[in-house]
Amino acid sequence: MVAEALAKPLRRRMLSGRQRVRMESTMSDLELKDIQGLVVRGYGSLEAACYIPLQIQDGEAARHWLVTLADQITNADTRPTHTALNVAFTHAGLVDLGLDAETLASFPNEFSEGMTSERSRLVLGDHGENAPEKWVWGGPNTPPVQILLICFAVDEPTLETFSGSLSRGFSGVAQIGETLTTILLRDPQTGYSKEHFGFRDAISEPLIEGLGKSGPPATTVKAGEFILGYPNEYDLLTERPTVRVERDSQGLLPDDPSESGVRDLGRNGSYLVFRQLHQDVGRFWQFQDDATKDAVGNSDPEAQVRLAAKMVGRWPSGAPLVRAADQDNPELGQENDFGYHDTDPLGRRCPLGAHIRRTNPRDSLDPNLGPQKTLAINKRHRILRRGRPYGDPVSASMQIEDIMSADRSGDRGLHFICFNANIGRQFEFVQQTWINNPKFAGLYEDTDPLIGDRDPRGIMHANVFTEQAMPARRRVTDLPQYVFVRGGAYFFMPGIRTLRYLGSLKALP
Ligand code: N7H
Repeated sequence: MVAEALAKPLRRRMLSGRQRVRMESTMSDLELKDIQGLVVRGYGSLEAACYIPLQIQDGEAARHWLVTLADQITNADTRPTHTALNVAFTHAGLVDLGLDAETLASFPNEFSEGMTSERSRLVLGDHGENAPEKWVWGGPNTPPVQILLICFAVDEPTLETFSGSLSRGFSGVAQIGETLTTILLRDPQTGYSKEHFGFRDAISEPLIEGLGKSGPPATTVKAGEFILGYPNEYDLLTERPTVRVERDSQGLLPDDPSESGVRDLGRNGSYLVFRQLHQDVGRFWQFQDDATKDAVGNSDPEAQVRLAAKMVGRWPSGAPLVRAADQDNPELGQENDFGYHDTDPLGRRCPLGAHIRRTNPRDSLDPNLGPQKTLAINKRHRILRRGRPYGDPVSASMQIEDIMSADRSGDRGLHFICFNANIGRQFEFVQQTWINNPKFAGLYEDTDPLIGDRDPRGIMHANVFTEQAMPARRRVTDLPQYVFVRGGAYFFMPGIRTLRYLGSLKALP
C-alpha cells in the first residue's frame, strides 16, 4: 500500500505538461545504434573495467574532443570482445559544455540538483557516516565530476593500454581524482560473479522489452523505463529533456514525438546513478557470528550463513530462500522466476525485509491488491544494475568459510551503478520507500539489513532485522552499519546523436 500511495503523486507529476503523450506501440523499435552499450548489457565477457572522472577545462576544446569521442563509443548494436567505451555527464558537465539555460531546465530536478542536494540527502539517507562531506569524490569537499568515461577491456593489460590511449587524447578536459578501478569476483568453482560478502550477484535483472531476449513476463519491462524516448510502463513517454528547433541548426536531433516544435535531446539516453559503497566485510561477518552464538558463547558457522542468507534473500550460491528456505541448493543458483504472493505471503521463507524482497518486491507489495496489480506497480520501480565490485577480495577462493575467517582489513566494496529513465520514480523511490523505510511491509523498526539507514533522518533507530516464523517471529537487534557511501553522482548517459549535438554546441555569448 505504501508503494501505491507514494507512486500516485509521482505519477501525476510524471504525466504533467507537454510531456503528456500517449504512445503508439510502433514507437518501441529500439534504435540500438544510437543507444550506448552499457544500457543494454553489462559487458560480462570484458573482465576489466574502470571509470575515469573528468572535469572540463576549456569548453571549446572539450566539445571538439567529444566529437572524436562519439566515433569511439560502443553502441548497443555491437557485442564488443576486446574493449568498450561509454560516457556520461553530470548536470555541471552539461552546463560547462554550453547547454543553454532553457534546455538545462528541461532536465528533471533530481538530475539537475544532483546527489548531494538537501533533498537528495533526505531521500537517500546520506547523513552521519554517509554524509557527502565525507565522500572521496562527488561530495562538496572534492572537485565536481563533470564527465565520466566508462572503459571496459578483455583483461587488465588491455584496459591499461586502452585507458592510457584515451587519456593521451584528452583535450579541453582533465582527469580529476583517482581512476575508479574494479575487480570481477568470480567463484573459481562455478565461474559465477560474486560480491565481497561472498554472495552470488548479478542474477536478477529486468529484461528490456524489444531487445529480443525472452524471459518470464514478470521480469520483462517496457524499454521506456530505462531508455528515454520509448513507451514506459504507463504507456507514455517518460519526461525527457528537449531543445528548441532553432538551437539544432544542423538537424542532429530527432523531433520530439509530442510535436510541440522541439527536438528530443533525451532520446536513446538514460540516467546513470553511481554510488561508491564501501563494504566492511569483517563487521558484516562478525555481526552474524555475534548474533548466532549459542548460550555458552560458541560460534555456529552454519547459523551465521543462514542469518546472512535471510538478510540477503538468497543463499551464497544464489538460490532464493523462497525456493530453498532451510539450506543452500546451488542447483537453484540462477533461479529468478519466482514471486512471493502465493508461496510466501507472510515471509516465513524469505523474510519480508530481506534485501532482495525490498529492492524488488515482485508480486507481493500488498496482498489486498493481488499479484497482477502489484506486479504492474512494481514494474514502475525497477532499475537496471550495471555496477562492479572494487578492491581485493578478503579471500581469493570466494568461499564463505574462507571469507568468514580471513583477515578482512582494506578498502573494498561495490561501485553500484544503475540505469533508469526517472531517477525519482525508480532509484530514489527504491532507496527511500523500500530500502530505508522502517515500516516497509508492516515492519516497525527495520530498514534493509544490508544497506539500510540505521538511523533514518537522524531521528529514530531502525536497526532491527525480523524473521517471520512460527510460533513466533525472531528479531535480531542492534544491526551495525557495514555498507558506507564513499562517493557518487547522478549522470545523464546521452544517445550517440545527442553526444554529437553536445559536441556541436557553440560557446554561449
Ligand atoms: Fe543489491 N549483496 O551483496 O547482498 N543485491 N546489494 N542493491 N540488489 C542483490 O538477485 C548488495 C544495492 C538490488 O530482483 C543480490 O542479482 C550489496 C543498492 C536489486 O530480486 C545481492 C550492496 C540497490 C536487486 C545484493 C547492494 C540494490 C539486488 C542478489 C551494496 C538499489 C535484485 C543477487 C554494497 C538502490 C533483486 C541478484 C531482485 C540484488 C547485495 C546494493 C538493489 C547478493 C552488497 C544500493 C534491485
